[in-house]
Amino acid sequence: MTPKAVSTQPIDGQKPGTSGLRKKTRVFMEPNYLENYVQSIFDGIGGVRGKRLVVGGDGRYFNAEAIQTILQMAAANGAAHCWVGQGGILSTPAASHLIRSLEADGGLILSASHNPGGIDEDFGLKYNGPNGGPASETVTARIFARTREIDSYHVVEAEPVDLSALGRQELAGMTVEIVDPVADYAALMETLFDFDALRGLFAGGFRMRFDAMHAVTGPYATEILENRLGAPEGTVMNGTPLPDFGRGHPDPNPIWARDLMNCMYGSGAPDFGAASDGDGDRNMIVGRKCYVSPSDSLAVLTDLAHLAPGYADGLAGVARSMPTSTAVDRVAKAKGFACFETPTGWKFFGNLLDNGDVTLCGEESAGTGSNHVREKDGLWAVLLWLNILAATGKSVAELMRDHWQRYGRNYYSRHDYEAVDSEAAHALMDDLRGRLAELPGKSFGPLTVSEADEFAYDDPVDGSRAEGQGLRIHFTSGGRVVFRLSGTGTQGATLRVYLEQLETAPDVLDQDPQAALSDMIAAADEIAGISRRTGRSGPDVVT
Ligand code: G16
Repeated sequence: MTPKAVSTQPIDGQKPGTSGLRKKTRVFMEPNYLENYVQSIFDGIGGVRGKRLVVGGDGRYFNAEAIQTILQMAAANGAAHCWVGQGGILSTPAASHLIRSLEADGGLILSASHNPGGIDEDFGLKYNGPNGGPASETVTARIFARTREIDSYHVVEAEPVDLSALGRQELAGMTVEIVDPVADYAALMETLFDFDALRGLFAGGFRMRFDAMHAVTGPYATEILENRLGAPEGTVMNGTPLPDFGRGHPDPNPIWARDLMNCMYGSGAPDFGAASDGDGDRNMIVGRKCYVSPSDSLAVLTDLAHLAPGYADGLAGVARSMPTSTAVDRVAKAKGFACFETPTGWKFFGNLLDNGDVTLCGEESAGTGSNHVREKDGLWAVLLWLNILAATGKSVAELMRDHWQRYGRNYYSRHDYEAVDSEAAHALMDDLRGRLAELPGKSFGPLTVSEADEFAYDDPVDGSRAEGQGLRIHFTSGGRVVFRLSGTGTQGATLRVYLEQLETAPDVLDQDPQAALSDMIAAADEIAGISRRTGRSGPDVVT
């Protein structure tokens, strides 16, 4: 079991996206592909000699094999200790919590998040730093730079570690410790929420469905909702993690969580529905006949988080990604705390959380979280909603109606054009970028452009600047449309069009968002020439 250096060559395209490196599984399985990237992570963070790392993933196809490779490489690179979730399983928020609570030097999380899994689907790997959060832009750039110059990697040849046996094992001088993936995370949740009140809620007949989408959250949700809170067996649906997520698309939105939506909009619907994604960091909230958009969810949670014990002292501030609706901004303003606008990607919240500037963060892409970890956290959001429902005694629909009456409603929708020809998508963005200056004053149907720019972010904590973070067109109506290319896809390009219009008049708060936004949808197509350039007559996914 002596470490050996294996010669290799740089492999093109190992540039991490919004959240780590995501590729087709077969690409990750190509000779040296995973090894090159893992060695580049190790080199990019200044080596792992003597370091202690957390390793785990969402259980998708190739998860366990990749973990064995990572462990053999960590040992060969001199790491001292690796904590691995039993069976190779760790949800992204649970991994973030372990890194923090064990004071590890960082962690490797194997996931392509909400993307489908399987040999013909997607795989991914990301590195999280000692704060438990996704690597910063600077670290990511160093990792990418290494992938372009790598000439060897280090590995030990050894028998695979038994990932099923809790406790310590030895691998070429490195300790591998297999840990319960759920226990510490569940204990953390108990410190934040009023578990007695939640037990009372379920004991009183409150009915809920949690769709784990055959992904990593199943064991976490079963332990917390059914075992600890006493929700009836069967509350958690699709609770067994499968390598191909049951051939589903583990993305918690009304399109992919259709069974749950049908249940919540059908007769005899339960009181509350929720879902989480492949790696457990996203969430969807739906009441009886009442879908809550992620942006609205962030606003409501910000408004009412103080009802949960962990947030009883109020919030320091809140942050949202730029394309997320501004609903939360008005809550922050009313409550008198700061609201930060960051680029898309949880990594941009890390400094604000570490600095104590914000307590809650959220994104339109179904991510909400707080300073309890440094990732978004699906089950956490569900428990905070449950805590609010228990404390107020109101239904989801009532809470939404109250919220809109008080703050107005930001009609919001995201239109995704998936797997678009990459050149066409980039040409659309380049062309629009070139025309931004001439747009103000121009009218598109009843809408007139007031301002148009490209979002850039200056991190107030470390002074770093992130440019090219989305094209924004504001209208004199107060609405806006944002154009951005996704950084998480694995095929062609995905164009995201984010549409938003605030309404405050009490009689217009109950419309269908697509109808409320119809003028803006038409304007977006006219401004960017979406259908002309992509050849698509409409979006693939509307959320
Ligand atoms: C990742 C990031 C999120 C981001 C999302 C969408 O989520 O962690 O911060 O909002 O991607 O990114 P894009 O619009 O570039 O596809 P996840 O859940 O996929 O890890």
